[in-house]
Amino acid sequence: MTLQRTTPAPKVGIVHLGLGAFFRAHGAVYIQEADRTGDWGILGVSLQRPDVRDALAPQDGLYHALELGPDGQTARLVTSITGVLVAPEDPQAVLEAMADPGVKIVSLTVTEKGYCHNPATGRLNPDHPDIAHDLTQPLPRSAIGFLTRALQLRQQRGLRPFTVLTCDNLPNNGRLLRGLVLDFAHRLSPDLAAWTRTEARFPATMVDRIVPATTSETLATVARLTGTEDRAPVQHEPFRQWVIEDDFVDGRRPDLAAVGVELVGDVTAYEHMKLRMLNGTHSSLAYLGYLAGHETIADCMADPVFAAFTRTLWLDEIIPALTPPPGVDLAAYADRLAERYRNPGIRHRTWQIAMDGSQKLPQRILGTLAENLAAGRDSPGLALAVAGWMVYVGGSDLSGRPIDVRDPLADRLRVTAAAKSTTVGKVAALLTVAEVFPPDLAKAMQTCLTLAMKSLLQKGARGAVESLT
Ligand code: CS2
Repeated sequence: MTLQRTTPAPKVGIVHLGLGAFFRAHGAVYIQEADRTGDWGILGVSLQRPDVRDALAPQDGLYHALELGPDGQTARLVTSITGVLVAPEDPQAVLEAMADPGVKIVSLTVTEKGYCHNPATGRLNPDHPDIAHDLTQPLPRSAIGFLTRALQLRQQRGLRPFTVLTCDNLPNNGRLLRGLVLDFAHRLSPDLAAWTRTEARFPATMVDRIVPATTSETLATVARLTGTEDRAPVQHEPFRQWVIEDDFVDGRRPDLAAVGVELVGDVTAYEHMKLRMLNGTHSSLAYLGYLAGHETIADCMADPVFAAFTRTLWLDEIIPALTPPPGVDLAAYADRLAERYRNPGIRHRTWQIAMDGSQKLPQRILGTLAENLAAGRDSPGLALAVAGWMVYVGGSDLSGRPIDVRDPLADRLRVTAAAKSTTVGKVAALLTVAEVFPPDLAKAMQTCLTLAMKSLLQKGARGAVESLT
């Protein structure tokens, strides 16, 4: 049986840029639950490929979210996505959709590299090919270009702006995106920048749910559980969390609090906790675990050496540099994370998490490292994780087997690492990549990173990890 809508689709109140698996397993589910009036349907936009549209269109935008519990799986039907546009096919249609008076929110999950910024400084990269294109052409390619041009259309038409709701794993994501849009807007027209500054809203958010990539097994399980042939299911862990700054244009938003979203005045402490404790250890396990031959996070946690290492990272290196959000016990948060990582129902590949490390390292690991250095605390585990990344982006593992590195800076990183033959030389060369390492931090990290790299090369990934536990 194919999937088909039997009840009317909700009216579109939200346009979502970057319709990946994460949003479909997280935000789309929350919004469906919160939409009691049928006014908060979501029009999805794929900024690159047509695959999601091609899979969702024949099933009226419907798909299943498969929950992978430790003791079994359940599938639920998600009905909040009303349609999908593919931006490169018709960018004008995307701008018109974003400028529709019924649209109150434009949310986005475009991953770290979709912000077209310098991760080390948080500033717009005007030389990014998509930004350079969007600054001179009326029909954009980048998320920043679409947001700014759509705001411009709304201003020209005398409409209120939309709220821009970023759901990517970036620190101060709302403020960061606001800065990028204002910079872009200023280059188009100072008047647009002034209007955006005073009228638009960019609440920061913390999003959390582990969503491994959909596999053929996901499709088969959904078919078995539901009796339908779903071509676009997503899979996720039971846990979910969404913390949002309650700062929407004219206060217009679905009743998210009613479905467990935490609406707060300041999201910073939640963001730091999640980015550093969850994503920071995820990335550490991704590089070191991959190099030690572990395929998934659950495999890492089943190895006592890696499980102990992860605890050490949390308790000795990450928590000391954090301010807990109100009422949160960080040690208990770490216990909960360990439980989530161990979930045997989840096969979250180290290789998947290792992608785009150049865009992830600053907010996940380097911020903690910098604060520890400034406070005179050692971070040998995090330094080892960075060394693991340096080996990984060199393009072959410690036994010389090739690695399929996916990163916007992949070529440059590989060439930079290959240009030097000594350990000290390789570390020093990679530390000059200014998009990742601010110069002061690079200087301060040189010694501990060289030590970590030597340990990795001498003892292998598992041995080096074991020596720290
Ligand atoms: C992961 C995240 O792929 C990655 O980089 O660390 O996607 C992680 O699973 C989510 O942020 C969990 O909320």
